[in-house]
Amino acid sequence: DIPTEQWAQVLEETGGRVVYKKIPVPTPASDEVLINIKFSGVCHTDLHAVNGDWPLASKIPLVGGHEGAGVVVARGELVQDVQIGDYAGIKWLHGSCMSCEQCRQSNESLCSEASLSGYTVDGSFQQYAVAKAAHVARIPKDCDLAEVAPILCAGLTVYKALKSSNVRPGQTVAIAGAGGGLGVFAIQYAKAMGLHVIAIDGGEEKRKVCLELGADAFVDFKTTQNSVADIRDASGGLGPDAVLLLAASEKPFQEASQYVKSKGSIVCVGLPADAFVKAPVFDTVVREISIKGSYVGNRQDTAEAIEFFRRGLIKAPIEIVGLSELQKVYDLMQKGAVTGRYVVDTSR
Ligand code: 8ID
Ligand code: ZN
Ligand code: ZN
Repeated sequence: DIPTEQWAQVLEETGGRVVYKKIPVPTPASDEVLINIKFSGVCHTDLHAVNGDWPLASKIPLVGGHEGAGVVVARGELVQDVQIGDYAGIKWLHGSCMSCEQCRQSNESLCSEASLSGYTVDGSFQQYAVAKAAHVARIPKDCDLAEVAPILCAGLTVYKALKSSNVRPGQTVAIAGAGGGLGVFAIQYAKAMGLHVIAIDGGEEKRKVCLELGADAFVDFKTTQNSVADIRDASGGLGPDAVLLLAASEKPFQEASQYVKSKGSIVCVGLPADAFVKAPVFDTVVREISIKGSYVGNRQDTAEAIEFFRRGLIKAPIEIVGLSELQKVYDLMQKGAVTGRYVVDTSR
C-alpha cells in the first residue's frame, strides 16, 4: 500500500539547512512512475544546490537527490515498458523533450527543456519520488540497491567522461579528485577499461582508498612541492594521455594543461562555483591539447555503466547512514572530508 505521507529532507531556502519532515507522497503523471526509493547517494551537486553555487536557479522548497534506487510502486496510464515491482533509478536527468535536435541525437542532457532531479524537480531524498518512465534507469534485479545507487550519477558520469576522453586500454589517465565520490568510481571504471591510473587528491585516508581501489600512483595535492612534476613523473615522463577533472575546486582546472601529454585530452567534469579553465594558447596549439566538458550521460551510457557494476567490476566503497542524517553528510562534504560516497537509507 502506498501511504499518503512520507519522510523527506527539504531545503526551504537556498543557503539554509535541510529539514527532515513529513510531506505528501506525489502522484505520477500519465508518463511517469512512482518509485519507492530505498537508497540514495549524496553527490556534491546536491551540496552545490544547497549553497546556490551555480548560475542556474533551483526549485524552492526543494527535495534534493539524484542517485535514487528503489522499486516501482505505481505508474501512469501511458507507461508500458516499466512494470510494478521493477527496480528503477532516479538520475540527474529527470526529463527532456525527446523531439529537439539534441534529444534526437541522444544528447538528452543538452536539451534546453531538460528537467533535473533534485534541482528543478523534487529528487530522491524522500521515500517516494516520481520519475519520467522514458528516462528512469532500469536496474537488474540482481543488483544491490544501496551499492547501485551511486552508479546513477557518479558511476554514469565518470564512465561517460572516460569514453569522451578517447583513451585506449593501456594508456594513462590522471584523475583529480580521485578520493571523492566521482573519483572512487572513476578509478574502478578506468581499471576495468585497462588503463593506468594516477590518482590526485589530498590526505592519507584518500591515498589509502585510491591505492586499494587499484590506482597505480597517488599524488597528494596538499603536500606535494610540485604537483605538475609529480604527475608527469608518475606517468613515466610524457604526462597522462587524459585528465579527468572531478574536483569541486578550481585549482586542478588551472594546472592540467601543464602536465597532460601532447595530443592528450582534458575532460572537465567537476563544477566548482565561479571557476574558469585556464590553458596557454601556445601550448594548446603546438602540443595539440583537447579541452572538453562532459555532463552526465545518456540512457545508453546509463545502461552500460550499470552493466559494468552488475558484472562485479565496480566495488567502490560506500558508507550508509539514515536519510535523517543528510545534513551531517553535507557538513563533512563541505570540509572535503568525504572519502568515497555516502548513501542514505530512506527507512531511517
Ligand atoms: O555531469 C557532471 N559533469 C557531474 C556529475 C556529477 C557531479 C559533475 N559533478 C560535479 C559535482 O557537482 C562536483 O563539483 O563533480 C564535482 C565532484 O563531485 P563529487 O565527487 O560528488 O564530490 P566530492 O565527493 O566532494 O569529491 C571531490 C574531491 O575533490 C577533491 C576533494 O578532496 C574530494 O575528494 N579535491 C578538491 I575539493 N580540491 C582538489 C585538488 N586541488 C581535489 N583533488 C585534487 N586536487
Ligand atoms: Zn550527481
Ligand atoms: Zn529535447
